[in-house]
Amino acid sequence: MPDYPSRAERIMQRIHELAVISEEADGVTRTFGTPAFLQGRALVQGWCEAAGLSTRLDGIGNLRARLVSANPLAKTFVLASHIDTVVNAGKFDGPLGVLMGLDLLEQLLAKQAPLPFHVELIAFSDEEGVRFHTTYLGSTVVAGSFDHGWLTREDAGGISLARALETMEADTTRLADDAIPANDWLGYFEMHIEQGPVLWEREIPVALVTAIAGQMRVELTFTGMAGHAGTVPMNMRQDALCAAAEFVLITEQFALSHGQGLVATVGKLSLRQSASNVIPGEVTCSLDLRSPDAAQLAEAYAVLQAYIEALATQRHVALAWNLVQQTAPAACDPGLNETLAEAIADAGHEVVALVSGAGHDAVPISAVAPVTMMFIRCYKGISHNPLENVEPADLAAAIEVADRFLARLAVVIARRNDEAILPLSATNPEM
Ligand code: HGY
Ligand code: MN
Ligand code: MN
Repeated sequence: MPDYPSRAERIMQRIHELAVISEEADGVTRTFGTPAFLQGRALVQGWCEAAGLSTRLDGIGNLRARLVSANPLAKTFVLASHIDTVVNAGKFDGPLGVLMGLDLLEQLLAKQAPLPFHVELIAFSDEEGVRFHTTYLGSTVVAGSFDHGWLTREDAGGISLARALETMEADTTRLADDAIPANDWLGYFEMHIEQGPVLWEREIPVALVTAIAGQMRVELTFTGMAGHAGTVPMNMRQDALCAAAEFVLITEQFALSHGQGLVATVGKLSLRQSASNVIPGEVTCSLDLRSPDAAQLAEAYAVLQAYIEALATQRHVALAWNLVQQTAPAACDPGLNETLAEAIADAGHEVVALVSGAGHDAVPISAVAPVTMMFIRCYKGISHNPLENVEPADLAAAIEVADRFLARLAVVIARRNDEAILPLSATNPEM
């Protein structure tokens, strides 16, 4: 019987070892292409190679490790998540899925069981979009949907994505070759903390994901008139910060009034110049708008934009509204989800199906391959916060479900290929 607690313990050790690497003195921050990101990626690459996997770094900085099937006609099944983080992040968002995938590959290598499909482990280089404000840079390359126009995007220091990749010695001339061809895909499985409270409250270790919310990311710049705080009468001001402040509260009320599904967040706000005795002349802020329902998202976006443009006009403040990123809601594959549900039930857990409000690399991949995701229970659902945590017992349960899922999938695919059905997992005698 596999020793799930020991496997969980080793994953936890690696999570904590990786979390020590950060571009900040305190907290976990490893954003795309920074020395801390590169150091963290090298650590994970070393674990992959110590496991006996050949690895490579692709043209966008993804770490890729592949376990090849003896069947030359086999398709590729991808286990993946991201290794970049937000600022002052938790330890688990992203790395947990990569390190659980590595654990599964280590078990497959140890069993030496022939596989009816190739397995590729991918640690995506940029899912959060913190540095260049556009998400899924790593997974869009693998999906073949990378927009080369993004290479000119600049970070806060004026460094372009192309330049950042150069310093990473990434070869951007072959990004098209880094995509997995559409007909090579068997499917995609991402394991990720829930980042929500449902599993924590219900004390259930895992859930399957039915859909992932679509998102629109906007950058807004309010431009008024800087002025003397002591001499400009209140009714003659073009105060950019008051306009932005009204935008923030109107956005909150708008999302609250929309009820289920729609969420809106203003996570960044900065004044171009700030002094206590100067009326703010220019303010830039972000808007993150999401819904699992494409029509609701489109309608809310249009209504809110019109509302905020009218607010700016009324305040005699100019508004630049720049849609930086939009991704449609993505559906997970019913067939893979059925196999995952069976694995969850096999392991003795209630099958919970959730919609993900958070974006994931499964979104761009879902355009070219069937995807499924497994959520792992996390402390009070907290994420994007150093308090992010996973209980070892929940991780051990999740690893068992993942084992069972792969074993079931291997049987399904071997039958489909009319191959000999060999047991992949000791946990399932009938496998
Ligand atoms: O923003 C998100 O949903 C994810 O954490 N990138
Ligand atoms: Mn994530
Ligand atoms: Mn995240």
